[in-house]
Amino acid sequence: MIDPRRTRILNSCSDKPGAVIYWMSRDQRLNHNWALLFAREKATQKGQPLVVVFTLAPSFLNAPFRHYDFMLKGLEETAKALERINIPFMLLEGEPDKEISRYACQSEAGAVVTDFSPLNISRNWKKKAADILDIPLYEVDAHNIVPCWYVSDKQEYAARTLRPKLQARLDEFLVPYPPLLPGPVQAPHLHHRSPDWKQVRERLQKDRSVPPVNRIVPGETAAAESLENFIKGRLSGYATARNDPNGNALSQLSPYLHFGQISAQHVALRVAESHAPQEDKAAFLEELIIRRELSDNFCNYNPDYDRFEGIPAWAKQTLLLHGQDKREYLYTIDVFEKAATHDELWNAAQSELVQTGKIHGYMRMYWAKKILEWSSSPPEAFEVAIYLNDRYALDGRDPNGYAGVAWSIGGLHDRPWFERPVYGNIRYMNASGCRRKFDVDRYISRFREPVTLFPNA
Ligand code: FAD
Ligand code: FO1
Repeated sequence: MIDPRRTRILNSCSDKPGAVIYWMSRDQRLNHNWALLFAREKATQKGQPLVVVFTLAPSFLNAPFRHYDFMLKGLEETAKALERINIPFMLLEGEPDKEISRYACQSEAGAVVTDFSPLNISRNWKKKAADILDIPLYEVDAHNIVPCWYVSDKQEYAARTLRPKLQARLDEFLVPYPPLLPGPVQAPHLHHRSPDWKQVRERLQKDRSVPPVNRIVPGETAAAESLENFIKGRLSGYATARNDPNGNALSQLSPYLHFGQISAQHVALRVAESHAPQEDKAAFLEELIIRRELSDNFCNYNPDYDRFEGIPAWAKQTLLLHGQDKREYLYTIDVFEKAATHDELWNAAQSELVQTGKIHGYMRMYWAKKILEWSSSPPEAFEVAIYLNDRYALDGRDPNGYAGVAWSIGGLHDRPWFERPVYGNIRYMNASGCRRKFDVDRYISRFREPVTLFPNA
């Protein structure tokens, strides 16, 4: 039985006979997926077939080809794994709310189950679908260990206010998953046709000037391998090594977590049962559970999560008070994008982002804070940081990113520090601080080659 606190219904329709559809979006995986398990359970109860549907939107927050390539390869692997256990997978192309409603009607479905995302675009799709459907639209939080709407009913002030609420619930929710049983009854009338993945990829009119990154293999199998490699080789020592951008101490799991190709709950269970030192496990779980679920809390309760307006009042006030302070350097978005500032360290971080689709967690803070320092206004800095992060970071367009930018530029989940020009009371970072922490010259040399903004590939 799936914990009923993980599910909620988004309209007031009651179940009807007919197939159960799992409208997969955020949690793009077969394994360890509460939304899929709930849909399977409902299909069994109703003695009806189960079908998984993914609606490929014409665009998603301007994601370029890099992200669709990663996502589609992962989806293809999951689709084939589902079909191997008699659960058909359909890919519908077009406006998600329209396509899912049309398919539900065509296949005479009796219920639709979807997974949870706090992002406005996903909520808008579901709101429209909930209004059109005359069958229930259930939502299951398959992404957070403790369901986002359950752990807190408001925007939390900081990690320290959410942490006790999460920790109080972990023993109830951080539990092993039941097995996913093969598909129930078959139903030929589901108009099922497996996607022609090659055609889907060719049809994709995406901005190909941001090509795929080849440092990471997409899909559930590679994600699981990546987790085991991290646990075996890098979890020990994580607590101290994680702030060295030249090291390889991080799990590298964020793109898999963003696309839902691996379950954070499964990662947490595997890490908790490992034999790594307690302090390393605690440091990692603090990031994976507390910081990550704090980001979902922020986006869920603050619709302005991706805008300057969404930052705390004290931060807005101090930044605007210093809005006219002289900027020692002033850069526009294309100078930032080309990593052509005066600062080699910042340029190296931007080069790492463009070339590898990721900036090391420690450098990400410096990268964003310098955009604040060298932009003509804090709102503009916010837009530049979000644009560059979402365009190049493989784990971008994620609540963690919006919270990360709001933390760096807007003091979200942080506190006021001593006042200084431009930053006001926002926490300051500088290159000499980085030099004290790690080998800055080595980091710069690793990403020195100028950023070639890929000629239209
Ligand atoms: P690990 O250290 O191995 O952490 C494992 C997981 O814990 C991460 O995958 C992530 O899910 C979670 N986590 C770790 N650090 C944080 C954090 N600070 N906040 C929330 N969750 C965290 N993360 C993204 O997933 N997507 C983004 O677009 C993104 N943009 C960021 C922008 C800025 C300006 C900042 C300061 C941080 C951003 N982060 C983002 C958070 C963090 O930097 C990344 O999650 C982390 O570096 C991903 O690498 P990893 O999985 O190897 O990290
Ligand atoms: N979710 C969908 O349901 N359909 C899409 O076409 C889609 C495209 C997409 C592209 C880039 C990206 O980073 C995410 C994308 N997602 C899509 C959504 C994603 O899997 C999550 O649902 C959101 O990021 C919410 O967290």
